[in-house]
Amino acid sequence: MQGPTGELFTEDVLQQRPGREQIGQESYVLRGYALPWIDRVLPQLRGVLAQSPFRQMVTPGGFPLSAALSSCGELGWTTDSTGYRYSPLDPRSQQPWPAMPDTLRQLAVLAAIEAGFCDFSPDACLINRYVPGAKMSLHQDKNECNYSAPVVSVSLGMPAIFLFGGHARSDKPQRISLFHGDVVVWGGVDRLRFHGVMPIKEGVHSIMGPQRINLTFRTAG
Ligand code: MD3
Ligand code: FE
Repeated sequence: MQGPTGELFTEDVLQQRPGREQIGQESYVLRGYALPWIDRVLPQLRGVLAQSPFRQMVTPGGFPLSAALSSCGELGWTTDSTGYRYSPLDPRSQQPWPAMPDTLRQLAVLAAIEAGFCDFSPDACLINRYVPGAKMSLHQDKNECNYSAPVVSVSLGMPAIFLFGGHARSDKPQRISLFHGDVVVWGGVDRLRFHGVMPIKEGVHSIMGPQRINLTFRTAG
């Protein structure tokens, strides 16, 4: 298409993708990307949580995580006094984690494509629940076998300030506000950057109530 001065601008518009914010060399926030999916996502999430409810987990150092956790998919992330790991069994029930519902998988795969990762095949979906005051300290995600796969996260409920650091713990993190329905994709050179979540503020979300739920899709095995 020709602009008023005759320039070709269609490709620029497509490249910039309204609602797609680049936050790192290979990382993007897709604002509101999950909103059209919410009515299908929430019932699936409810089904998963009926089978594997949120629970408080303890770090190997003996400290409880302030976010409560669950998982679905072939592998779930767990921590206890013996260490951090991915496991095919929910330690609470000693049964396999609930299957990853199709809609959740499709949402993650399509979001990854939007960010340029065209062969994402997640086998793990970690579900973090933050109530007001809960946070996640700066850390790296190093328990996965394949760092070439991206990580896709879906934010639901109360807003959060995401901390996006560098490759050293001491690098000053960027602060990125994440809202209900935002999806973030991290990959490539950004995959091992330090990151965390500031304490969630008091409040109530109109759909989710007084909590933030974050879904994190990964290829862990
Ligand atoms: C950035 N969860 O579960 S999104 C985690 O909002 C975790 O619940 C946060 O950090 C949350 O480990 C942040 C997920 C995330 C995962 C991996 C990343 C963000 C990342 C790897 C590199 C950079
Ligand atoms: Fe993390």
